[in-house]
Amino acid sequence: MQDFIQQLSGAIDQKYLLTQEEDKAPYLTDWRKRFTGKALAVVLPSTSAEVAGIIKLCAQHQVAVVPQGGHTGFCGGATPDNSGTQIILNLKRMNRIREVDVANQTITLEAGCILQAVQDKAVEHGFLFPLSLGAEGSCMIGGNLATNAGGTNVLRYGNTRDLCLGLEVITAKGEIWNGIKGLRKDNTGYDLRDLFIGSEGTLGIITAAVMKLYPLPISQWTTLVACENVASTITLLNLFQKRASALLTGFEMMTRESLDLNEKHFPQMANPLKGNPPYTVLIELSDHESEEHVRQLLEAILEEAFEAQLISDAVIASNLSQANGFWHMREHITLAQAQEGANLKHDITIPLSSLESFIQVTDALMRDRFPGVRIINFGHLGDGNLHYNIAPPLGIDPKTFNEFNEKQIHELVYDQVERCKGSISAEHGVGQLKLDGLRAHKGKVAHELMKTLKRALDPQNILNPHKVVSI
Ligand code: FAD
Ligand code: 2HG
Ligand code: ZN
Repeated sequence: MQDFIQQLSGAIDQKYLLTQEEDKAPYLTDWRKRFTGKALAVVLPSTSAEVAGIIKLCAQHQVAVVPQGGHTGFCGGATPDNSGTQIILNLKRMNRIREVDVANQTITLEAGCILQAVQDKAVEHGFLFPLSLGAEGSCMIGGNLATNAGGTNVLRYGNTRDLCLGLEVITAKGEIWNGIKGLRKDNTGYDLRDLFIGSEGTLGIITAAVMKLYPLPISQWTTLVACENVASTITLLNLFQKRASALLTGFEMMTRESLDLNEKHFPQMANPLKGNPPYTVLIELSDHESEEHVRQLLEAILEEAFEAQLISDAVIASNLSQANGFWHMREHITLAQAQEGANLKHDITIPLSSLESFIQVTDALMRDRFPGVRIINFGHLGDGNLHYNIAPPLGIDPKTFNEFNEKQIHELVYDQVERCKGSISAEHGVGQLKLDGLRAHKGKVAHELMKTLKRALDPQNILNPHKVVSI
């Protein structure tokens, strides 16, 4: 190992090779404080050539490398194991915007760009970069690509995969694959780009990307509405899809229990809807025509929804600050859960036609088998994506509760996901958290194919080993 470190110091400026415990510490624990590991070293390269040089050395010495962006992922993908033999390759210094191509409506950028900086750069040029999520102030585009992140605009613009046209990737041999092309059509054989997106650093290191930009909407209107049951929320979604079509850019659901918890920790974020109804839905419409056009459309749809008794109350944001307040309330549920203590996350997708059955059956089983647990259910309803999180009964230490019940609770939820033909990971990925879940629920043939790909692209198993699949 000393030999390896010695050679590494020839591949990168000494200042950016961290080997002292106090220097490595900030890179060892994830945002949730759910995973902590040890690392032989942390390296902070600033060019693709440097990353390639580091990976070549790792291949030569068979040293495992854990790629890392903002370390905001929920599945422990960017946290090393406890052996102290892996290195962390953090891409934060690779944060240059290489080009904004106005005619092609694309932005070419490096993996360490913070998501919010990319959104701001797009606005500077009169464009929208639609990827939007609660961690946007600290997550990085490389991490977004590696996890195929979703967020709140997927309904209209798709997930990170749908926003990406080209990639630059360092392979397990330390070669640079230059796939930096801004093409909307390219059928030259296997789609290598799509192989790396969502692979969570297990097949290659993403160093740069070409991403799509969209025209900025002229006007956005945001509303909160009250629904009595799941069935109404889905019929309401279908109504909005039919009447507003591509103007519908957000459709988020929050249960009463989620917003009660929010209010407990952030009293200023209480639900403005009277009595905090069983289901609160946040709806956003975005328009390229005029403010008047979208407002009238929103009011007309809400009227229809009232008449059909799909909703019992509605508040339309009267200005940008109130609209932002609605979104903050939605995004603070994760923070309220973090303040409350450890919880068990289930980031799942269910076909909308089975969502009601999923919630009814899973809620009943959960309350029956784990009396007193708090079901914090919210999410991107427009995508069929629930964050079906479980907090321990009040007064019970979360660590102790999770130690004894985690496995059974995950299994209960994942069995229902399978019954409903859903997925056990909608947008957060697999990492180390869902390694067993994936093995059990991906399907034997699919899981074997994934292992075959991993062996082919990383035969020495040095790229983020034991994340996503174990070979
Ligand atoms: P990291 O956590 O550093 O890494 C994630 C994975 O990608 C790891 O496996 C890592 O090894 C790999 N990786 C990182 N960079 C590279 C690279 N350059 N090349 C190859 N592999 C790499 N996620 C959503 O999808 N939707 C949400 O709405 C959402 N909301 C969130 C809200 C909060 C408050 C928080 C804390 C997180 C949220 N997340 C959400 C999860 C997280 O922000 C995303 O998964 C994000 O995409 C991770 O980016 P990151 O830069 O932090 O990646
Ligand atoms: C969100 O949609 C994030 O807010 C976080 O994906 C979900 O806290 C969670 O489980
Ligand atoms: Zn989410």
